Amino acid sequence: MKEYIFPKDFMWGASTAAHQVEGNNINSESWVLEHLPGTIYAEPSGDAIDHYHRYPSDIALLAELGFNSYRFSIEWARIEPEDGEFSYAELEHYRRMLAACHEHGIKPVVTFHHFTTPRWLMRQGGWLDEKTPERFARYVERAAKHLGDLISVACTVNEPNLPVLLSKILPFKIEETPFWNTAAQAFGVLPDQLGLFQFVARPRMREIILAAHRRAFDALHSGPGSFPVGLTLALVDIQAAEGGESKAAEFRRELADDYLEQLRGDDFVGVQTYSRMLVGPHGMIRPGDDVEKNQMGEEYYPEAIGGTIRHASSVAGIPVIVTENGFSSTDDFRRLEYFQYALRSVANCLEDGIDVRGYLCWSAFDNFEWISGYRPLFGIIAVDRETQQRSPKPSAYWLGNVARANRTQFK
Ligand code: GCO
Repeated sequence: MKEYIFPKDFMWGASTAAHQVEGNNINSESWVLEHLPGTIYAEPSGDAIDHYHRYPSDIALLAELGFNSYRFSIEWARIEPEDGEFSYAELEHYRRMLAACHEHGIKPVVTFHHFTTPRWLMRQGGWLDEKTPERFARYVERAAKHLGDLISVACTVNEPNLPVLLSKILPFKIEETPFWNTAAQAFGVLPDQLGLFQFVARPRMREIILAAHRRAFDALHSGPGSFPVGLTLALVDIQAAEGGESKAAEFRRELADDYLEQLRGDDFVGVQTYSRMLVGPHGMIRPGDDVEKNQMGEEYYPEAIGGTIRHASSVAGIPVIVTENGFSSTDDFRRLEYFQYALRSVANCLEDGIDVRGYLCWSAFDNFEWISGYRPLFGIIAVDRETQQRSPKPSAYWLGNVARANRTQFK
């Protein structure tokens, strides 16, 4: 047995995203997509886990479990429900949420955009429209003015590289499905102008989102408050199988380096990892039937986080915060084991001198997993969606105890 003590002030927590937990996010584009005829969403988000109303006890529970940080997102579609129309009441809502964190000794890690976009913006082309960085900066500036003094860490946008990752994984192109045309019609735009953040893998969108990030970065640094600012990336540990070296290098460039190289000079990068990707000469090699997988079909491979931390840190040259890491499963003991091995990989990175500032798992609660609906269970806390009752799982107690002790033991 070896004991590892984490650095002083290491951030320990769990993450959520507004649309996945709040419920009734009716001014967002996702709400529209979930209700379209022929939708690709397994089910609508509905009340979600009603975190919008239950945040006081949810935050208290996270603190009680032992965590010192909580990552959540504020919802642009609530704060600016129509172009240029800001809701003071919703800003106050998020101010109360931030205050609740501080009352419980929790550092709020605030994401300004976690996939969902106001529906009014989609009618103007969403993340493919060149004016969107300006609109995003206006929203961020307004929100920061109201909330900045209570923010501990800010993430501008979440996973702008996800569509590129999906394009390698999915056996079909979302932009070529009938759903895509229905969605474009719903927002009154042509199919190639449907700028959906989660689904469009085009360099133009990457440039627009990174420009939005830059503008938001500057807005957040002009105060009020003084906190580190960065963005988060969906990173898989890309490993070359036999003969796959050049394809793996190509994937690393497209999925990671085209983004990481743009982040030099940021305060940190948020690393979000679930598994590895084996790449052969013709692309991704899917894990075989004999391989243990999570509910999303990805290999059980907790060491992936070490690989992505090392890669992100070497390319971007800035501190890393693990802003998401976890295992979707009905078997919580397997999740607990996943965290044990993942933390050993994080500790190895720290021992090698890599600047890792925190570990926030995905997710605090079982929640709405986008097109997959409520079936995949990522939470360390279970939620009964009839009664909305919360029940921490063994993994929540285990991770909370590690957090409280700021140390853990490995074999
Ligand atoms: C993402 C998101 C989360 C997901 C999680 C599990 O990173 O894709 O941040 O919204 O729920 O990754 O798939």
